[in-house]
Amino acid sequence: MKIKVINPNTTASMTATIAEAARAVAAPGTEIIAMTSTSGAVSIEGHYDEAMSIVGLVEAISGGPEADASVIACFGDPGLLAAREIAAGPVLGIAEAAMHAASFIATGFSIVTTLERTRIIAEHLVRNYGMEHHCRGVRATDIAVLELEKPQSNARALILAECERALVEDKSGAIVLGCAGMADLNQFLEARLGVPVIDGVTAAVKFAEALVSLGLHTSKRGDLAYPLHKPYRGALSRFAPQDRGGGTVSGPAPRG
Ligand code: 5HY
Repeated sequence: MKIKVINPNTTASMTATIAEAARAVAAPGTEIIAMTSTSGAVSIEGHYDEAMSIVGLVEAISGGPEADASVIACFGDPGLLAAREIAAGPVLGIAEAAMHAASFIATGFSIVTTLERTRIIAEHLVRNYGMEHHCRGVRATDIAVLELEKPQSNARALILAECERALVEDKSGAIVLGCAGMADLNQFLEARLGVPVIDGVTAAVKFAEALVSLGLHTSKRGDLAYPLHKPYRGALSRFAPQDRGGGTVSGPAPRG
């Protein structure tokens, strides 16, 4: 099977980290198609960055090459439901996948992420996904996303220290890594913490494989049906939904 793993930020070096993690867990016979968004922010660190990332994400999902499932490799899960509307196969967000994985193996987990503003966005996701009973804490490390790639940022040590505090103060049994740029850290952290450390990229790839193996698709009944066919205007006119059987809405009647 083929799984697209899409980095919705435009930093190719981060995609390389994500792709390596995804390929390390993919089953024999699974091809990981790693894609970097071609438009938008170099790192996604806020609601505006997220909103702007969705155009590039949608292009990656709907454009070639074909795949059986897609993974949105950004912890805010930007555009997750929009992506599900336009896709036939399963689409997984790494935050949703990681939280569900953690809930299977611990009664309580903590999320350790990058900036304080990302911490707040992750708290919204915990509530959106109904994970309040499982998530015991969401913690920031004040490391910007692209700093994760720089050895001089001391990111590994800072993240390890925050994970240690989370286990003690939140009384958590597992750690969820709150950024796709941390996809290379779970083994390093697990060896030192002695608890499961869940990276959403790898969790999402394995859930995607499971869903495809089960023959499951995204439901096209209700709000995840293909978008209504209608005109779009201005800079987004080329994103106007095509007629895929989800219904058509004609443009406004001419005036006069
Ligand atoms: C991510 N931002 O996973 C998120 C999360 C963060 O560019 N990739 C990004 O740490 O802000």
